[in-house]
Amino acid sequence: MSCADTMTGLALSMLSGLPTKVGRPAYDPAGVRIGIVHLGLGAFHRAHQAVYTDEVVAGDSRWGICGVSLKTPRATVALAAQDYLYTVLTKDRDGTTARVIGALREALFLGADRPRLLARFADPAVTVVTVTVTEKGYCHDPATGNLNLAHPDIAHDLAHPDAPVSAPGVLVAGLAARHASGAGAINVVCCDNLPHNGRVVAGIVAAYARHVDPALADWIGANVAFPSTMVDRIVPATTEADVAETERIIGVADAVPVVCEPFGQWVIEDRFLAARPAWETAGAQVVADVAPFETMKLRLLNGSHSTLAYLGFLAGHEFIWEASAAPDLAALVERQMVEEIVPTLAAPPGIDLIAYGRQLMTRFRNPALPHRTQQIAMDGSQKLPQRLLNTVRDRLATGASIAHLSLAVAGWIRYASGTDERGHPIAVSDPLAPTFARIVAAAGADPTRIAAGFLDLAPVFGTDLAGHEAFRAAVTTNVVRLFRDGVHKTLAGHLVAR
Ligand code: CS2
Repeated sequence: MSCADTMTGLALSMLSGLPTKVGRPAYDPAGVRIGIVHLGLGAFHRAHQAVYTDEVVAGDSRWGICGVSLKTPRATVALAAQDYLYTVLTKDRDGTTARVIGALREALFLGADRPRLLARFADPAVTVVTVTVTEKGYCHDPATGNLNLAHPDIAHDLAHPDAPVSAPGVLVAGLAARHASGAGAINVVCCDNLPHNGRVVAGIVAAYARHVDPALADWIGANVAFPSTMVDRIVPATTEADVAETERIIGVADAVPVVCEPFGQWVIEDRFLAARPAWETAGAQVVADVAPFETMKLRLLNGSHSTLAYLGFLAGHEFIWEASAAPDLAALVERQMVEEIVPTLAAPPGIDLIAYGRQLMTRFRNPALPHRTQQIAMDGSQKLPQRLLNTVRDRLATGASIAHLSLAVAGWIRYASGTDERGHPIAVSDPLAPTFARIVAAAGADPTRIAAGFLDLAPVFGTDLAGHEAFRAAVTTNVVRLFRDGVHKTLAGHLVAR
């Protein structure tokens, strides 16, 4: 077999031989110690927090990451086979750059490596736990932010606290190990798109811990910091084509590259009880109050993303760049931002909200990122409250119009009803999908009854919006229109009427 036939994979020994244009660790990864445990080893973490940490590690070798997969060993096995190295491909209309990240130094799979994970939590060198388990991973009630004790994973974990499967269960088991070891205070940094994410996760962990052991809950209250964060980087799911492109660029195989846009932002609340990486040296902002940043991002970026995902998917767009370039959808999301969302926001220091909205449209239209509308449409029941419904609440409280927002919410209901405009089934991926199917079956083909069934969902709408007649009427009118006329005709009428 010649050299060219040998399948060579990414490895520490290959770093020095990578093509010069490929970025690589500016330090020796083998000399890096573990200081961070990360729960949820998906693409977003590897393209966001791990990249910031990679820069910190170049000057401070205490902050290597132990990444933990909770559900499947796919990533951990692949990463272990390549010395935990992986490539970040940054793409936009000007081209692609590749950088190999070395900050990840260990990868554990919860199902196989629980003792090692608990040992990491108990290690005094570990003072930071970062978390990206997606909105649904917290097993909470999305409308209130409270732990959902009826969630099957929480019921399982409370019955078997030593063998948890949920993120809250793992966090509390880990913190119990920390408490028992006497290793001292620790920071838990939520990096998911939840409003007031630090506060919400602190509440979920406290509620769970109180069920397991009230003394542990007290210890957590005094020794664990839960800073809130705003995280931002568009990171579509990696495809086979991305894997092939990575190999073409770096010259060796990487089974688990991640692909993202050049833009990145990380705003972190300055609320820590133990040592942390100096992420600000890598461009993160550490601030006293994250709330204005987070509200801006959840409502303008994620709210627009979800609007484009539901209505764009129904209009036949596979990718966000296509949906955001369609004139009618673009007009809707732009007007929704300017007319209905921005007036609910306080501008964070140094940010012009209108310019931020314009920049979002350019980011959405990045043609090099095949970001599927179906990917963003996932888990709408967990996303709608912070992306659209809190804005609706603020608008209703001041008697302001919700014309655009109610159409976006109707887009979700139309999508979640499970058939597209040509009558084909939609693969609706959502923890409440079985409930949606029941609502639709009970409503027959009547859009008004479908709308009513969805609007009764208190975990999504809360009891306030579920009982708000004007809100229900506005959404229902739009659901009826979307069923009757389809997205394009509905939008044409909608945009002309205002
Ligand atoms: C997207 C987000 O999948 C989704 O729901 O809206 O992942 C979005 O790309 C990120 O929040 C951008 O920072």
